[in-house]
Amino acid sequence: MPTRTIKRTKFKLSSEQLLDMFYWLKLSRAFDERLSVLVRQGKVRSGVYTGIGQEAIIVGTCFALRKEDYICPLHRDLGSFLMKGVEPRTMMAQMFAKTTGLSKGRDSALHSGVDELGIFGNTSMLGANLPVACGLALTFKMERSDNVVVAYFGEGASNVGDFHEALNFAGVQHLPIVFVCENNLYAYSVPVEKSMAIDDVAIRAESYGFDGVAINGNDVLAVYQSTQGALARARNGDGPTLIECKTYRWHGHSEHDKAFYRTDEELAMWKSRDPIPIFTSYLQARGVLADDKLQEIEARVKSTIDEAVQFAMDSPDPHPEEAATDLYA
Ligand SMILES: Cc1ncc(C[n+]2csc(CCOP(=O)(O)OP(=O)(O)O)c2C)c(N)n1
Repeated sequence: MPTRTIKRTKFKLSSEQLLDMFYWLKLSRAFDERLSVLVRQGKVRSGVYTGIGQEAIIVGTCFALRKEDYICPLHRDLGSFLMKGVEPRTMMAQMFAKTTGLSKGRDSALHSGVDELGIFGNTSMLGANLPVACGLALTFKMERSDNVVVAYFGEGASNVGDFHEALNFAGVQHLPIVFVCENNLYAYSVPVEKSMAIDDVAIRAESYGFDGVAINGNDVLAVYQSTQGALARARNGDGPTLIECKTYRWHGHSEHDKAFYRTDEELAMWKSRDPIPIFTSYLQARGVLADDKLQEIEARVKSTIDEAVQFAMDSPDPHPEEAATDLYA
């Protein structure tokens, strides 16, 4: 069954905005890469699920969000916290479970949210964030605001009941929500062909009365373009959209997974589709990214990450007696 045709959304980005996008891609990659090293050094206490290889999805979807819009990130979406306004040092302290982190050392990044920045913390149960995201979108609708919720999920999560209930509810209620599927071809060790009998998660939207589109999730501008269309429809009261971003995660499910269930050839093929060099070439061909600018951005990224790690390492551990503070009943 074909998905409905979604009109191409026109967009224009200035050179500054394109460079900004590039910075976020590089920062997200560097953050995850450094975390991966820190895990191996035994310095990070949190479970680490990197989004290396998938950065274009987060950057393309978060780029033009308002502060008031909500995101419901997944375990691999640390970059979305940064783009929504969490300081890299705070995010790093969170991964180190230090008092200066988002939850003052109480949990890993996976479950933290920041209300003032429009970040809703995830749950461990896959797909369970989606009905909650619909609740947020329903609030926006009831308040008659034109804010939007962007809810992320993996292709694995699209096979659980919560996903279908959420999409059904969103379709019936015309909720201002954008469902973003990060289809990285594996749900832990399960390849997509063993968990789904269809090629595109996107066609599932059709059953619930709204548009779904499957796009190249490694092309940041394609992701941005689709998101712009989806956001405009949502803000205009035209309901939800499902954007399925085809991508690949380079590391294992988490840093403790060596991913023996896939081949080196497959990984090499997807590394050749790395979203960052693709975007770099585009910027260079357009004359937007001169060599000195590239070096400047890379230096800025490195110093930001270095500073964040130093801050996290220097920050105090939580005291046991603090575990019983910040509770509510
Ligand atoms: C309902 C539920 N079933 C199983 C798990 C265990 N689990 C955690 S992550 C994961 C794989 C997730 O795959 P996907 O949804 O495709 O997202 P990805 O990790 O690939 O980004 C599994 C099976 C879980 N957390 N919740």
